[in-house]
Amino acid sequence: MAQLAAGDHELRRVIDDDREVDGLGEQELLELYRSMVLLRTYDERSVVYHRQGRIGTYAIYWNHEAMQAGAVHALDDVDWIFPSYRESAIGLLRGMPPSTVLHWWRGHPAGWWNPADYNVASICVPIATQVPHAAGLAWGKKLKGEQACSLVFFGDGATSEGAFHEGANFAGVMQAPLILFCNNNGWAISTPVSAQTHAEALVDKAAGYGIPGIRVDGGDVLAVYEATREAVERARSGGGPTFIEAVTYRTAPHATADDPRVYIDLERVEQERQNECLGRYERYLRRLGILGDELEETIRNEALDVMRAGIAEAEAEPEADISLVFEHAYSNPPASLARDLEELRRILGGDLG
Ligand SMILES: Cc1ncc(C[n+]2csc(CCOP(=O)(O)OP(=O)(O)O)c2C)c(N)n1
Ligand SMILES: [Mg+2]
Repeated sequence: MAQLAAGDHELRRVIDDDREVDGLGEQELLELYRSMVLLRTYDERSVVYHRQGRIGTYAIYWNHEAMQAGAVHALDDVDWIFPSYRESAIGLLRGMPPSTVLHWWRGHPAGWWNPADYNVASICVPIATQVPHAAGLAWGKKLKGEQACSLVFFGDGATSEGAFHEGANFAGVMQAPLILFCNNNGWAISTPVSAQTHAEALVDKAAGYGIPGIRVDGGDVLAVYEATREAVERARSGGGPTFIEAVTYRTAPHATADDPRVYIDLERVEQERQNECLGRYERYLRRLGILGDELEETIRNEALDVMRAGIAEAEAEPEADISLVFEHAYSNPPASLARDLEELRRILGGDLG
């Protein structure tokens, strides 16, 4: 078993070790790049849309793209993804239109998709609650004798939640085909990881659940891909779950409503931004002669066009009817709800009585 020896916290790297990953040809490397650019463009445009008042509070994931794209590319389409708010746009890598995710951030009901359409579960905001969902789905796949596995994204802070423990423990006991993917960006809003655990590294938690752990450089898309592929192979071959700790540093505010200057190490942020994951991968592809200025511009422009079309589509959608607020809670709604709705319509219609 690829068990991590106690105290071995070395980060797995590919780009900085200047090596290549078996099975990844030029086409696959460029597909990975396209995905990273699409995610980056989504994120950067979303911050602008937020400032323009076109979407609500937004959880920035700038410099997390390597973890997101690297992990998803190691999956097959039959495998399930369970995102947190930090991976809100992950569906784009499964063909989900950007307008759907933009609707979600606009608080529009069109932002809810049918998870079975993409094998992407709903965006989870309550910390770590997606972990038992993913463990349950993975166990279900095993019971049905299907080959699929599930991958759940969560943060360093999520490892302090009961739901994380329950999901990880359950998956270990049931040997469910689950990949527990922890994006350790060093912060849970303003709480540093040092205040989150007394363990030397989050990957050490894996041993307590009897599952293998891998610690990887989260800014290295190829290392993330390689580590996740190993975990997927283990899951498919009946070897049960794997815990991946992808280590990075949060270089953006927690969300658009946060001002990290009061707690974060700004020098470290600057250093990390210099070595951000997309630039690192671009330099690697250029060294290999796979990427040049022209191709880079084409890929970036394609992503920008996708986003422009996405926001136009989202804004063209009519507002949802206010009655939706009252639906789906009762099979036999009490009469008072109808009166409340009537009153709300009157107020929204400008008649303040
Ligand atoms: C159950 C629960 N408690 C508290 C919160 C408030 N909250 C939102 S984000 C966050 C920090 C989570 O940090 P981490 O797990 O490291 O994920 P990151 O945001 O860094 O990706 C908290 C505490 C929440 N959403 N859900
Ligand atoms: Mg975090």
